[in-house]
Amino acid sequence: MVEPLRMLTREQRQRCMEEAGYNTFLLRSADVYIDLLTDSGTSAMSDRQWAGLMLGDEAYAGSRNFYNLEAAMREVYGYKHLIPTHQGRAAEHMISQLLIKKGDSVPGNMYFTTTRLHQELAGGTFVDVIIDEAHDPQSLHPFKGDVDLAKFQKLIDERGAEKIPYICIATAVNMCGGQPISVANLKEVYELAHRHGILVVHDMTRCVENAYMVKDHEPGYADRTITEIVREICSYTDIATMSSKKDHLVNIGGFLAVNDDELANKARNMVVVYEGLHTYGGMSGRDMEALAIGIRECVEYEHIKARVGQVQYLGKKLDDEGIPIVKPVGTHGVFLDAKRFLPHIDQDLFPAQALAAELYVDSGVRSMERGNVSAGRGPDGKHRRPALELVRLTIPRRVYTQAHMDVVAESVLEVYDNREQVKGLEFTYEPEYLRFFQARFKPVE
Ligand code: P70
Repeated sequence: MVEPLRMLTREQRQRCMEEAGYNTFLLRSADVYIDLLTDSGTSAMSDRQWAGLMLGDEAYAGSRNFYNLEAAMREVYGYKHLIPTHQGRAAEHMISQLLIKKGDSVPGNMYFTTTRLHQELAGGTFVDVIIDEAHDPQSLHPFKGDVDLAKFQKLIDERGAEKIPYICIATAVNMCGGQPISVANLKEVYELAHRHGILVVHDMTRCVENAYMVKDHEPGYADRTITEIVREICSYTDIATMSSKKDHLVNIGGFLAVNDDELANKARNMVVVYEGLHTYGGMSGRDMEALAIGIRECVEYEHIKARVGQVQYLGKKLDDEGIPIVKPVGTHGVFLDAKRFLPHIDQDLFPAQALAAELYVDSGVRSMERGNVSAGRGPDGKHRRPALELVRLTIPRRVYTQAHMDVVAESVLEVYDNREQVKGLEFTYEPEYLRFFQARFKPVE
């Protein structure tokens, strides 16, 4: 697909940003020049996927596209049952409601916004058990997604395993920079969890990207195929939630996958309440066909190598220029370290939010805050002030060229040169849930 782009003047962009309340989620896409808000639903579909859209079987029940999707999921990931949903958070909602009881603790390798919210709405409390290195943007640990087994063991000792329904393991951990978990660590997590009767829920939104990093960096995996690594990762988990809008190269879709027959039946019963029949779960037949094809395409080595390679290209360019970024560079985007970028702005004046706004005003590049605004307020009512105060430059798959990455890097450099002029922000509107999506701000004088 080719779309015309509009270049606004700096003054026009300044006005757009004011109207958007200094929140890049509230900009109109027509006013954006290069859109690095997210890699979610923004990838370009292939010729084969577009052809698949023409093969939609829109029967209410038992669409053949569902069976194609089920077969593709089983072939690549190996889970037994597939319950389709309209996107990832619907799967998170169902598994949280099915497994979490009030007062439970739910450990995980760093929070994700929607995941944690669904755990909390189900009565649980998220507990971070990721290694400390994940919270340090400058640590060069190659597997910053790893779980600190001592933290997990401590939680089991303190709370008792009966208060821990599952541990949630994300592959290519989003909030710390798209950082992979090693297969060796995951295996240990699985063994520890199962010794205590605790399930492992896999947020496999970017599992294929994680598998690529394993192939590249984990000893013993260089000669394994991406699908073999993905299958091994999934074999150390019991349940998976999937936002297909990322790895799977489609604009909408997702699913819950489980191995247990009884849990599958419960989830199938629940999906008809919230999503649709268990053979479409919020997707049309044609969506499911494009998704089935995307599942097979995304594990092709040349594709994933080019995808992660493009992210690494932008990361290296910024790093070479001395821009403070999260290192090592992860798989789905380059994350600017706003604490070091704008050290003059206190974290409660949201430096990452201000930086994302400034970058847009400078060049029309749209990015996303992943810091104090995203983290929300803790039980004490105060902003959580996470260690990581980041701006995510997220790269959609198969959309942009290296030349676009060069323009992005130039703009980041320009903003870096003028960084002293950037001011902090304060809320003018703060929504109750997932506040970062709809919040509005004004600059602090
Ligand atoms: C992003 C998107 C979605 C996502 C994810 C992981 C690791 C679950 C989901 C939910 C969209 C997004 C969502 C919340 C805040 C900002 C942006 N991530 N797990 O841009 O899936 O969106 O399909 O319901 O990354 O990172 P879905």
